[in-house]
Amino acid sequence: MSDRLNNDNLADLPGRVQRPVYDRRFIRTGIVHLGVGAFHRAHQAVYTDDVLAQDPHWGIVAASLRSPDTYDALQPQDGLYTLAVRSQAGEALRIIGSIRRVIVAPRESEDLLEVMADPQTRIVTLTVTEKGYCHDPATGALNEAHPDIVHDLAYLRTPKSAPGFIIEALRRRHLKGVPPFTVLTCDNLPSNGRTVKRVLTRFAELVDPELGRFVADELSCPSTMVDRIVPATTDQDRERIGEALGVADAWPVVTEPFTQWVIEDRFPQGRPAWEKAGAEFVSDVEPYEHMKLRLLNGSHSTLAYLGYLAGYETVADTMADEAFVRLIRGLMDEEITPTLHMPAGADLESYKSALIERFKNPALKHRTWQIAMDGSQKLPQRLLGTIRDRLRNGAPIGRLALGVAAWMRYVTGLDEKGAPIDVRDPMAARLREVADQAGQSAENLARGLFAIREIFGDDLPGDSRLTGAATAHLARLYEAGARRTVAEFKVG
Ligand code: CS2
Repeated sequence: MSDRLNNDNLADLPGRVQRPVYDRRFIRTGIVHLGVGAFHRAHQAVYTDDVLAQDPHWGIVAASLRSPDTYDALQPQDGLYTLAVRSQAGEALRIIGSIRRVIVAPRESEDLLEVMADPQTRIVTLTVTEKGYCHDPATGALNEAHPDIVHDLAYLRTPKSAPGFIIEALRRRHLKGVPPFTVLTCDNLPSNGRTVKRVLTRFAELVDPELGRFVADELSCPSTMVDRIVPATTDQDRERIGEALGVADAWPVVTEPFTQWVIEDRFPQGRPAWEKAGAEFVSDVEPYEHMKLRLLNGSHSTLAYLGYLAGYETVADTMADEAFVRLIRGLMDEEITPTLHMPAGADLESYKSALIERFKNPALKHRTWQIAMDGSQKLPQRLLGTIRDRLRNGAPIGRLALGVAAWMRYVTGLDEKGAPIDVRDPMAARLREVADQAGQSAENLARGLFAIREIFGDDLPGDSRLTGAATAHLARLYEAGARRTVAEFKVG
């Protein structure tokens, strides 16, 4: 099998493979996406693919801000790729056609800026992960000392960061009298629209006060809640999918049947009718976002650190251990749910039961190591916000503190057998330094890590209800290991 999936062989694919029902030649660009990873391709690009048949104005130009990997895979395929939806019932294959072009930003920054500044571009969507916003995770403010921000402020025309590209494109639009595009962040940040607006406004002010006012007054950044579990694609996936298609796909994406997108409806330049593809438009996303970040991502991170330490490779492997299921269900029911304020009619019981089943999906090989990445950027919105709410009400935080302790144990960089852990985190060097200084002392390690204000803020390090509980859990993790700690876990 040497042929690659492309426009010419689309019609010859086996009948069971779903493919675009529109003619790709008539699609126009309306959206620029920054951060063309697997998540974008299994989520927003699919909703957009669904609406293109009725409205051809919303084709996507997608950019990688770092590596050329996705370009190398998709460009020879005319931007086409396979979406493989996997469950215990089997695998459904569908070819997605909404990405018209892939740009590698570091080598084609001018091309990317031109497309972004084009009046036809009406929405810029983003999935650049938590760290891509170059902000301080504890406060949500732009980190003005971030090397990429320092660079971008000095070289406006050749930016590196997502904020740098957006502001330079908006500066060009402003100069030409073109209204701003809508910025739609699809990352798991708290109040993600408000956070991105704060970061962008500050960046623009630093460039020029007039640009700062333009961004503050005219830029719309609706908040979104995005949800779909998309593990990294493996070579096995490539092989299996290539065989089923009869042509090679260099980078298919593999996901679960579940998908959800809740969006605030503030698009001054118009938008696709994504509701026809199942997106929900609401006036306030925050309750949904809290629900998802706290119940799904908070549990996910807890499972990732504890599961990795316990020697489990995937989330499904971890969830095959009943003690972990008990812990996570208790975490959700007793410690997270009381902090949520859902609109009438929201059914949290079904949501949580579905989550447990999604985590158990054995057809998805979602590695605990993958979710464990970038904990310094994830902890605040996944666990620490919930902990703050609980402490304010004097409520117990036993399981939440165990999640924090497991992160602390994980970032020491040595597993329970003394083997190295590949800790990926923008703060990895600093975390490692704290761990090296602490030796094997749970108390020193906890004290050193809690002192990192960018993660824990000014309040949590001084609250002995959290520091005491996390230190005790950490000592237990050192002594008994993660598997026993979870098996013998009792609410204290
Ligand atoms: C995961 C998320 O990698 C992670 O940190 O928790 O990517 C998670 O799979 C998605 O948010 C699900 O919507």
